[in-house]
Amino acid sequence: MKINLGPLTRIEGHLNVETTVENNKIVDAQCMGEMFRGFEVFLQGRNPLDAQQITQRICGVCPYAHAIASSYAQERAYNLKVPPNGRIMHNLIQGANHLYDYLLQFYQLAALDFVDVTSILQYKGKDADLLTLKNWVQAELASGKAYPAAPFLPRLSGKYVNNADLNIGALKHYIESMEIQKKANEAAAIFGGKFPHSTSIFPGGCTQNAKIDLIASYQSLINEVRNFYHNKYIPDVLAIAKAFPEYWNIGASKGGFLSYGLLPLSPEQNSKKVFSSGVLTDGEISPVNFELITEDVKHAMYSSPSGLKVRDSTLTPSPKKSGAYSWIKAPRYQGHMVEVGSAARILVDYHQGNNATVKQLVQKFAAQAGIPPSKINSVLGRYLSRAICGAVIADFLLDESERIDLKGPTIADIKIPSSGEGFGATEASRGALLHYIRIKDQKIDRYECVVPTTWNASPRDDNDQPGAMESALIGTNVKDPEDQIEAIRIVHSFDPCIACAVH
Ligand code: NFE
Repeated sequence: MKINLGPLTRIEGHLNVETTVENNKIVDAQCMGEMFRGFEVFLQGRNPLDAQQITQRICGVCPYAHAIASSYAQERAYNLKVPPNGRIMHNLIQGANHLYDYLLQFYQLAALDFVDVTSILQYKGKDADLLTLKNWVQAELASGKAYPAAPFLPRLSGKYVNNADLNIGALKHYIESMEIQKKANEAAAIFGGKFPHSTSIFPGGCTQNAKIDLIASYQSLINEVRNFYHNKYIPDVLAIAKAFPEYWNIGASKGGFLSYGLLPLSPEQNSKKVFSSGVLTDGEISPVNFELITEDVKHAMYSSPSGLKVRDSTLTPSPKKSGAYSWIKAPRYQGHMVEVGSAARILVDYHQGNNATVKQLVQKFAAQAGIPPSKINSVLGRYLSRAICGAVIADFLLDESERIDLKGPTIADIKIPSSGEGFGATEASRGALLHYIRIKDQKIDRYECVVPTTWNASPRDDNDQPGAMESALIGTNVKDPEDQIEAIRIVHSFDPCIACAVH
């Protein structure tokens, strides 16, 4: 039996998922990106310095990652020598964005897959926010509508946390987390100019000045965010894990893992990073080589050639192409399907063993949950990975902000060459993000973005191998094929963003 899971809510953009269920098991799954955008097409012919501004408009959630990837690519193409302050400010802006995004993902987009929002009806206290929520849920439930409004409702039927106090506590954090997200965004805007789309990130650094009062304000905001991670976010993730231990065994993707590494420790392009880069296949780590990435379109709605390398990629939309079911391409690493994102970031770093804190946190939480670290590849593993990433990033940002040299420049002199090319790779919150720019006559000749959700929500490739999310769905047991809460929990754990995936 084929079931369409749409409309999918609490994700970004237009994603549809269709599963085929036999004997209460998903035996097939198709992820469908249902819109076309074309950023790479309309970037052609423009001034290259437009790129880090325009590509930020791919998304309102992870714009800084696009600006950073674009800046790295242009730094290569222009052969820029980035001053230390420039790279530090890039890190301060991008790191704060990760802190915002993990909070948004867990509390607003995913927690209500587990937390029972209807427990709020039992709330007897005086907290104004919780009373507003209570009235709202009451009215929605009383409305008799078949589909009460998002974001809190509708709910799929299944097991939820059944302790009213725990649910109400989590809902309180749901509301508080929005204030904390605001603080993370304010911190990013101190150096980034504004949120969501930064005006100050450029190849070679940042147009903001190095000033002591800016650093002090940044630190004070990040410190509050850090405290929320330690006192609320991490305990909430662990509480969900304790209540739903079966989700360590649900939603594993069935390929490798890719991370480009995050937060460089020095301005050079080949710098060591807080989170290491690497490709993890069959338990073996190898260095990332962009030349081994290809983009298949056999099942994507493009008539341009399939299997091209990133620098050769082209884009000819073909909405009626036979056998195609998605506007998302299928990137592959040396032909392998890989998962990207927080779990990939943690697994790749854990296997490299370069970051002692990551290693220690993974081991600590894995021991508490009674699971081996390999179970990071699961629904709960993706949530735990975001919590660990957030804790590590918050500490790093507080230290990194101390390294700003108040007398040093914050940006390199930019001179656009008549020709050149460059790759720029970073980790957006949702995973490995690559931009490629080629310049001819001081204009953009070709631009290509290979984006996290393009990897994770990809359709079948030229060899008919499923994408990471499809593979995670296939094999899952579902209690009620008509109401697949297990499948929705798997999809949400990837935090798909279709605006990014299609771009
Ligand atoms: Ni639109 Fe994005 C992130 C990027 S996901 S959210 O994180 O790049 O594909």
